[in-house]
Amino acid sequence: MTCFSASLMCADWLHMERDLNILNKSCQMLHVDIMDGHFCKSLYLSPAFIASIRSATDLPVEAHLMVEHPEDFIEETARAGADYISLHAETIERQAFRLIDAIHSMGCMAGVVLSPATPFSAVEHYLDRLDMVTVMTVDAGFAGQAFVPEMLPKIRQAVQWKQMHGRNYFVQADGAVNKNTYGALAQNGVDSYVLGSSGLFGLNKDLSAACEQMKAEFAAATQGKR
Ligand code: S6P
Ligand code: MG
Repeated sequence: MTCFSASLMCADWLHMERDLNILNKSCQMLHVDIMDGHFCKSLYLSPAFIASIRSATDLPVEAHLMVEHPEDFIEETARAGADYISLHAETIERQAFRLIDAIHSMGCMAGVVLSPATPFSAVEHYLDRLDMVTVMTVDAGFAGQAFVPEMLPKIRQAVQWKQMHGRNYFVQADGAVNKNTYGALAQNGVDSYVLGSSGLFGLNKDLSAACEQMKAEFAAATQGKR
């Protein structure tokens, strides 16, 4: 099943409730980028933001933690109402199993995110325990960056590993996911598409129209490729 996940750091925060009513009908998930200014040089959303949107959506909410010490934020993020908590592989090396278990014990699904320069092999030992694997197709930190095509073989590896081991995790792409990249992403087996400025919010000031355009562009680009 294809999942469209709207990246709310690119949304119009002044009209969040209005826009959530629209996203609720066109997307299958919401993506919340939480940055601490250390892991990458930006400050963005927070667990408090998740708590504030929770009453306006029944969609699953994913927290993408781009923070240097994710262990400090798992409990707060789970309590705020996240359904998925995704941790960067680069931040959990010495405590991956403990933190994945902590996420599950809070009743959430666990994901791992690989920055472009991180090889797939870095996460192989704990893939078995994950519900989602996200391959970053831009460096973490900002919207509006150029797609890194070298990530396509990594996506393929994530898909092949789950097929070989009979696993079920979602494979997600995050970064410059749009009409120019849908085709290659679909061909390589992506399940979940994080839609930010280039694939959704930048298409049209009218978000309903942007959603319709996004779906049409996705259908045209992926015809026969999934
Ligand atoms: C980047 C973040 C992403 C962005 C998305 C923006 O650090 O994790 O989720 O929100 O990449 O979309 P676009 O189309 O501008 O790349
Ligand atoms: Mg993200």
